[in-house]
This record gives sequence, structure tokens and C-alpha cells, in this order.
Amino acid sequence: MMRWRGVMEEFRKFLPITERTPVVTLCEGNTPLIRAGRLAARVCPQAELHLKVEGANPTGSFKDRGMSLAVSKALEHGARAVLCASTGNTSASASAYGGRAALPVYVLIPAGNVALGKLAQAMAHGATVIQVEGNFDQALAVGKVVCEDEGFELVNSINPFRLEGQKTAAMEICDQLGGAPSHHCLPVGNAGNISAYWKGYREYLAAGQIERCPAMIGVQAEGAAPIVRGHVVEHPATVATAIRIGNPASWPSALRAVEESSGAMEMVTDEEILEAYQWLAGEEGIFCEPASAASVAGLAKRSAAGLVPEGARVVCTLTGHGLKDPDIAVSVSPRARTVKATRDAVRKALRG
Ligand code: AN7
Repeated sequence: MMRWRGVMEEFRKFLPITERTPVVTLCEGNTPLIRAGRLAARVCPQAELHLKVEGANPTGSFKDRGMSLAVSKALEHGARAVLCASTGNTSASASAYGGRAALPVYVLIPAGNVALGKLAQAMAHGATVIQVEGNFDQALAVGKVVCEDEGFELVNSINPFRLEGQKTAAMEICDQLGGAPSHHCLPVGNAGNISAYWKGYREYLAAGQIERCPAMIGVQAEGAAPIVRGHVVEHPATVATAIRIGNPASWPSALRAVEESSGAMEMVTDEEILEAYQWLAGEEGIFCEPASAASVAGLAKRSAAGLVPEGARVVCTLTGHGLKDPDIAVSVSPRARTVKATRDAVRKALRG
């Protein structure tokens, strides 16, 4: 079997790169697409359900696809440093890829609202981590200005190369399924990924690789659902810190994806998110972070409302790994008991 070379080499002909573009890669992409029978029986028995497990990327989230390209391009342009604002995963990915490219990395994170695993990653990779007293939207606004002041490359998803890299996930799914799904559900925060997927599907259609594009279903958390509500959310709030965003940068292109694909923008409660999170880990063996489970929660909600037709072929993207946010996993699970190291004590504990 050929060795997977990362998204830039594997999808080169669909990407805006040349022979002169350096390739900064950690062999991202080629993530599992897993059929989920038990979960389908629970949330959409009339349909076929597949999970795209993006937590299997090198830094544990889908961001790696776009970061490979964005950092490679920053290097090609001769950038002095890269900077991002982040709810966590972008900073983890930028830190790894930027570090690999020997570029200084600066990350701005909303103070107190980034999951521990993501913070640990940025620190381990040697980025300069700056906690901003404010939310993600405020961190991004200040990040843009500072990049102009300092001549740094901004590697948030408003950097077009990020979306170019992320679109490869849609193409990969079509390759793995042998065609396009009929419906695609994914969580929406800054709305870059849904825009990227839609671009990927359309380009695969134009290239004759698929015969139709899926309906795109974006899912926001109720306390951070600006697109569903049609207005900026000043103080976004949700247990899914990755998508705690009140003014998404890619709002217009996300709306276009939904409209052009005859899809929808949905919202779900934190309770629904955590329920789906526990189904995924407990019944399918797939540990994703809370934001990722929003895709499944959104599917469950639409299916219960009769909005998922018989015979639909649905893909849900699970955007990040469960280990990113160990605090949540522990807090929603029963406490582990501590007993004496004896046969009797352990056997007694087995019985609860
Ligand atoms: C696990 O890292 O915005 O709608 O700064 O980490 O493309 O923003 C993360 C977003 C979904 C939403 N799932 O994707 C960041 C950041 C996970 C995420 C999203 C994010 P977009």
C-alpha cells in the first residue's frame, strides 16, 4: 500500500499550490469514515449513517488539513511569524505546523474558555500563548489588527488557504463512500468548515468525480447560534467551547452553502450535545469533543422532526478528539471508586 503523503500531495491538483510551494505536512487527512449502525438505529433508523472521524488527524482536529496549506503558504510568502485567535483547536494546529516550519507562533485565546488538552498542545509545541480578556470574536478582531501592525500571517479561516485545505475532507469522503452522501451534518462555529466542505463537494462535482452534492446541515449550539437566529450573539455561551462564537467570520459563505445545497442551519441545546457525545463514546467507541457531537445532535433533532428521508445516506463530521476536553468527559461520567487492593474489595466494587 502506498504511504499517505498528507492532503497537499494527495489533492495537489485541486489546490492553489505550485512546485515552488514548500510542503509543511504531518501527513494529515485519510481519516476513518465509520459506519455507525447502533447510533443510526437510535437517531435515524430510516437512514444510513457514517461518521468522519477528524479527531484522528495529527493534532486531533480537522484544522490540520487547512493548517498544512496555510503554513506552507506563509513560508512561501516569507512570513516572519504566524498568529491566530482560537477557541483552541486552531491554536493547537498552528502551533504544531508553525513549529515544524520553524516559524514563531502566537496564539490569542479567550481567557478561561479553552479546553485543557488544546492549551496543553499549544504550550508543548512552544507557541507564545496570550490569554485575552474577552471571547473568541474579540480575540479575532484584535488578532487581525496586530497581524497588520507586525506583518504576521493570520492563519484563522479568513485566510483562504485554510478553507482550501479543509475542502479535502469532502473529497475524501466521496472517495471513501464511492459517491457523495445525500446529507452532510457538521458543527458550525466560525463557519469556515461548512464553507470549505461545500467548496470541496462542488469542485468534485465539476471534476466529474461525483454526480450530486449533499444537502449541507450546519449545527450551532443554542447559546451561540448567530446564523440560526439571524443576528450577532454578544455573549455566546455553550459547553462546547470550540463553537462558542457569536459573530462567525464565514457567515455569508455558510449561508450560501446551506441555500445552494437546499440544506439547513439547525441549533441544539447543551443537553442534546452532551447526550449525543455520550452515545458516540458509549455505543460506537468514538470519543469526540462536545462541539463535534453537535453534528449528531442536529441530525437526531431533524430526524425526529421528519426531516431526514427514508434511504438517506448521511455523513456527520466529528471535528475533534474527545481527549481535547478531559474535564467534560470526567464531569458527565460516574465517579471512579477507590477500593483496597484485595480480591474481595474489587469483586464487591464490580457489583456497584
Ligand atoms: C472541534 O479552533 O474556531 O465552523 O479557533 O474546534 O469552521 O469554525 C474551532 C472550531 C467545530 C467549528 N468543531 O468549525 C478554533 C475554532 C471543533 C472546532 C468547530 C471548531 P468552524
